[in-house]
Amino acid sequence: GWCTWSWRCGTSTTTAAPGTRLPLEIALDPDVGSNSIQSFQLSRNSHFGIEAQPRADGGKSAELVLLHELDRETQAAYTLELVAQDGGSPARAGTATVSVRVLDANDNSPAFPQGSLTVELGEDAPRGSLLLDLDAADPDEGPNGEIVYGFGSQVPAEARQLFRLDPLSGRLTLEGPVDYERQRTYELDVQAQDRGASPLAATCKVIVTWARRPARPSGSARCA
Ligand SMILES: [Ca+2]
Ligand SMILES: [Ca+2]
Ligand SMILES: [Ca+2]
Ligand SMILES: [Ca+2]
Repeated sequence: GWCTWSWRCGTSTTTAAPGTRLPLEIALDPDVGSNSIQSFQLSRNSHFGIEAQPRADGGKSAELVLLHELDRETQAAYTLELVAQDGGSPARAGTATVSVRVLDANDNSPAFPQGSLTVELGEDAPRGSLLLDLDAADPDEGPNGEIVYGFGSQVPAEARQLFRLDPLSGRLTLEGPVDYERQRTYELDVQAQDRGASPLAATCKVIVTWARRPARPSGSARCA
C-alpha cells in the first residue's frame, strides 16, 4: 500500500563556500525500511540542492549541497521540505522538514559612522570632560560583534596621558592637565576591534583642538 511518513532533521554550518556538502542524519520511523529509499526531492529554495548517496545496505542517504554562499547577517535559518521516495511498486513517499541554522563567521569589520571627528574644547574644560562617545557597529554575532576601543599604535605616550578612552563604552575623556599654549591640536587614531578569533578592526581619526581664549586686555602686568 501507499503510505507517507515524516521526520525532522537539522544541520548547521558557518558561512560556507558553494559546493559544501552537508550530510543529513535522517532518523526514519522503524516501521519503514529506510534501505528502500531511492530518490530525494527538495523544496524550491535559494541556496540548497539535494543529492542522493548510495549506501552499503542498498538504500540512499541524502546530502544537502550548498549552491550559493551563505550570509548569516542576511538569513540565519532555512526551513526546507525534503521528499523521499522508495523503490517499491507502487512507490511510497515521505516528507521531512529540514532545518538549517547558519552559524556566524567573523566576516564583518567594526565600522565607525564617520571616518574622522573634530572636537573643540574651551581652555577651561575641566578634567573628566567628555569629548566623544564613540559608537562603532559590527553586525556579527557574539564575540565576533563585540567591540573593544583603543588608541592606535601611532598615538604618542603624551596623548595617552592626556586623554582616556574607555575600552568598552568608547567614551573619550580629558584626563590630564593641558598645556594648550604648547600644543593646541591633537590627532588621535582610535581603533575599534571585535573579539573574534581573528579580530577585525576599523580606525577613526579624532582631532581635538583648544579654542583660543579672547585676548587679554593690554597693559596687564607681566612678570619677566
Ligand atoms: Ca556574513
Ligand atoms: Ca566582526
Ligand atoms: Ca557574520
Ligand atoms: Ca559608546
